[in-house]
Amino acid sequence: MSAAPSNSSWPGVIRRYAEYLPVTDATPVVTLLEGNTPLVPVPQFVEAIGGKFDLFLKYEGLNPTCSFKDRGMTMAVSKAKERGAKVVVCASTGNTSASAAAYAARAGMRCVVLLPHGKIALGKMAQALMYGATTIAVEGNFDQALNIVRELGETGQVEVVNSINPFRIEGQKTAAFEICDALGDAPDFHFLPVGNAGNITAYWKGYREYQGVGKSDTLPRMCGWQAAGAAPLVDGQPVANPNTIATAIRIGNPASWTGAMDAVRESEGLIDKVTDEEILHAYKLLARTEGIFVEPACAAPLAGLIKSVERNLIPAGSLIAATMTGHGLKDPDTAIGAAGFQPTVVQPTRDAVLQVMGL
Ligand code: AN7
Repeated sequence: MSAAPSNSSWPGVIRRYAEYLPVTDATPVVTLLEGNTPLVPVPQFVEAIGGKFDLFLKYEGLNPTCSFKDRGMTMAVSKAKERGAKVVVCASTGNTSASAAAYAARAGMRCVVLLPHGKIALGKMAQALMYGATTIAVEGNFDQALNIVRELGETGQVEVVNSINPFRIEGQKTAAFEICDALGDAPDFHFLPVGNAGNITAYWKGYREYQGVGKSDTLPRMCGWQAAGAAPLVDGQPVANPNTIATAIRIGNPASWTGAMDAVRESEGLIDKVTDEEILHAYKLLARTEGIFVEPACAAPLAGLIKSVERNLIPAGSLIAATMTGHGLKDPDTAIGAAGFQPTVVQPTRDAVLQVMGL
């Protein structure tokens, strides 16, 4: 058998896509070799939902801190370092803080994260603490925490690394490049979860830029999905008290509101919402049909795909990409609660095990 393929030569998204990014030879690249994530075909999931199309999942949970945020954070922290910043700060529903904390550690910078108290998935909290970030639990929601961070940014003493930092969007657009590189062109549709709306903005920018330089011919229709209890873009107004089991996208007043609506309009896509019940169904179905475990927010576009099939919106033979933004292990509490069963406890004997097996 030949040697296992190695990706050890992958240099991270900045070095790989430097010509499309605002970096120079003087930029100190802070990288954990993020990017180059798999684009996994999921035909069994498609069959289970009665689809007649090809679906590929961009498995962003396999980034260094297990979410797509690392693409933007390598850029934001590298540029912060380039201009001599000493402290990075963000508000977060969990993944931005995990990523900021890791890249700040890598850069030798201080990191301060503001999290909505009690509404952070366990794995994300573990990451912020483990990477050594100053971790502040705000008795309020993400939107309130982000308002404080904006004010901190105005002092000029810290570098804000939320997606209001344009370098974040620049880094995140590289996922669209990777999808076009893998497929040979853009997909027909791109489905993704939408919270603060930075990622849908970044993908659309990436797809357009790649087409602009002739790396791809077509553009996808951008299809963004919010949770029903936190769907300001769908409802057309901010939500004061957003709520959803998908805590990653529990956001009531998205910073990239205009970017998201532009992406949807320009691409002739859509922005819509799914209930927590629909999210949990799609979350389990993906794990059980394909062996891919994502965090609940990722199931929003999958539930949206199920809705789109029911509504006959997807022409047969379409090529669809969907971003699975974060790993399932980020949120073990929701997984254990949603699984629908508990481990069976037995005496340490063969017979006891056979009995559970039904043999
Ligand atoms: C898994 O970490 O906003 O629409 O503070 O963690 O670009 O905000 C996370 C967002 C989707 C939504 N999926 O992306 C944060 C944060 C996962 C996420 C989103 C988030 P955007």
